[in-house]
Amino acid sequence: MKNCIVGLAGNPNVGKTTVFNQLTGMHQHVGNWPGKTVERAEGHFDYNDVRFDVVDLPGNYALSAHSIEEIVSRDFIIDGDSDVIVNVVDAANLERNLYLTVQMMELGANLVMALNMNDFAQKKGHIIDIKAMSELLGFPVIEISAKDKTGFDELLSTVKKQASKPKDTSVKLAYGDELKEHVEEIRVLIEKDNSLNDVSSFWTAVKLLENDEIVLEKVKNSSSGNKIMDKVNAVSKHLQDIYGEVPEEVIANARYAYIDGLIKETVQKPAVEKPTLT
Ligand code: GDP
Ligand code: MG
Ligand code: K
Repeated sequence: MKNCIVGLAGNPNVGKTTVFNQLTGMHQHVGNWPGKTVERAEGHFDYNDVRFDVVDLPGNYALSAHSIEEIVSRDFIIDGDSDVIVNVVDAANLERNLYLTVQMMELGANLVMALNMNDFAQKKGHIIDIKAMSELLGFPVIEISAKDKTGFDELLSTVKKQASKPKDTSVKLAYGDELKEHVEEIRVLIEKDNSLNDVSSFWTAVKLLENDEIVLEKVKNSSSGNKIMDKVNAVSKHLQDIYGEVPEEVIANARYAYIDGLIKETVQKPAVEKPTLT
């Protein structure tokens, strides 16, 4: 039997644990992440000749180095030997949810989106063009209801397919010409350094501009660390000069601009938002 390791990732309260419980039933094991006080739930099940091992990742809004939960999640994506990351998304709060999605795209995660709670989105009058969203994101988007266990067949067969696909490491994010060009200047230096090959060079470049402690430490100790840091400092200064904001904010704004564009192209909303009780 083939084996498929899946991580469930998403914001808090989007239905990750509901999906995890529906899939793995009684076959669960709860412990801690090695050396961390963060709970790690894993489980397994067989489906169509595939043995799925599922890890329920902590709920996150970002993948920065600011919290243990975020570090646990990103380390799992970077070196957890997972085949696919299933990004559980609350369709009724797409903008906030996509902010994490975009960061997993930066990281080069092999993603499948499980679009949950679409009934709430519909109650708000939001009509999501799932096919268009999938095409623009560059990975499959499957509608599910975690609670009612609908969409699970399609989700699992899609995950199985995605697991055997070679990882597409090209980044489909449009972050504006100015930022993109400067990220690229840093990225090519990282790409040339063989000691920095274990993770997406695009992600490393973005994290350096974001002042990410863990990535900074690693790059500073690499063979071309000085050269890379000279470039990062020059680019940071340049971005502050033209945007009047620290690079971390410039990058956050670029992510939101990308998400905004994506939502405009794929979600029909009523002219006046309907009030809802959720
Ligand atoms: P997690 O924080 O992402 O693990 O989310 P949970 O699985 O704990 O779910 C959070 C809340 O959303 C719970 O009250 C669930 O019952 C509810 N929930 C999960 N999936 C669905 C769904 O498909 N539809 C609805 N209406 N509620 C859901
Ligand atoms: Mg949970
Ligand atoms: K490299």
